[in-house]
Amino acid sequence: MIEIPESFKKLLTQVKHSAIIIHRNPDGDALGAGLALKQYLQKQNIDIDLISPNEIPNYLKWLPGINDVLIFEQQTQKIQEILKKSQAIFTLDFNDLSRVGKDFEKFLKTLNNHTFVMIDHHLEPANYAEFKFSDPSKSSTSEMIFDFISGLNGQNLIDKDIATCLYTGIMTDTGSFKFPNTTPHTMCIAADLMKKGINHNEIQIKIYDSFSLDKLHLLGEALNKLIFLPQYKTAYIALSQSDLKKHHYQKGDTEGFVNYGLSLKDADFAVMFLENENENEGVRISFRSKGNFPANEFAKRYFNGGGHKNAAGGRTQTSLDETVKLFLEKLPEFITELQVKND
Ligand SMILES: [Mn+2]
Repeated sequence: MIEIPESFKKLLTQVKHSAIIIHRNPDGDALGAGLALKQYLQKQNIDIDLISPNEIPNYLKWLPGINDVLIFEQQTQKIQEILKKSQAIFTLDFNDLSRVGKDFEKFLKTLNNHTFVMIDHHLEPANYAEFKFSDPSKSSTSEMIFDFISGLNGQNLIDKDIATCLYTGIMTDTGSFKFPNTTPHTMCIAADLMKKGINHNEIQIKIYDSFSLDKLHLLGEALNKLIFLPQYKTAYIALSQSDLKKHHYQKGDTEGFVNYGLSLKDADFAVMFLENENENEGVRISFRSKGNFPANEFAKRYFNGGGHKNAAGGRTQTSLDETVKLFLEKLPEFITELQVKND
């Protein structure tokens, strides 16, 4: 449960129009949390829209309510009008306005007299929100939305659709309940959600067993390119635009690829480099680690990124080759952390 301040409860009774914003390149947690909160607040007679900065990946297009999500890149004007009249603006699964993209961030910063509400589980939250529910010990924002609804005594309003969205968010952010962020509390929530009549097996199949042949071929390509550096317990994959084009890359196709590096015996750190469509836009990087290795610190120090200890992201503005070169140069600085035995 999340302790909800009285001032916030009061705000909810006054709000007529509201909006929820999730981060750019939304994942299962961002969309699961956003859709669940939207459906819950609608039951409180709040007029509310869910806004994603850019398009939704195909593997999530079945989520209950997904067809009503507004896309800032496609409906900029309409969304700006909606946000102007929204008294409360929820930001979910991110804690820094830069995570919505440049143009959207710029617009959000022009909004005065709007109450921002942050619900998020990443480290180092920025200071834009009047109400800040930030807890990095939580597995996912979806777990926090469950606790948030519980804090408002609203558990009885969680129906099968809301439960399906929350379960999807928790399942994807915990790698099906196997990452270290999974706690007894996470499991209790999963059980409560199952009691709401969700089909957990169907959710698993929709997310993980619904790949296209192109995606599997791209995975084959990625695994063939996997490089292991035993002295650093590090595995990495670099995918270029031509690799992606060869397999008709669709948004979301490389989701989860980085984790294969960690499945290697003796790998404690796995990295995936993804060249951006526009070559001079640089490279997107995903970092994953086992045990105590701080993937987020590595991402933050050299790759303009951050995140959680075991899962982080970053980017560069240089070419794929230069990015990998920088990575190989900086890796030795973390040799002590990488050589410590993770038990
Ligand atoms: Mn999340």
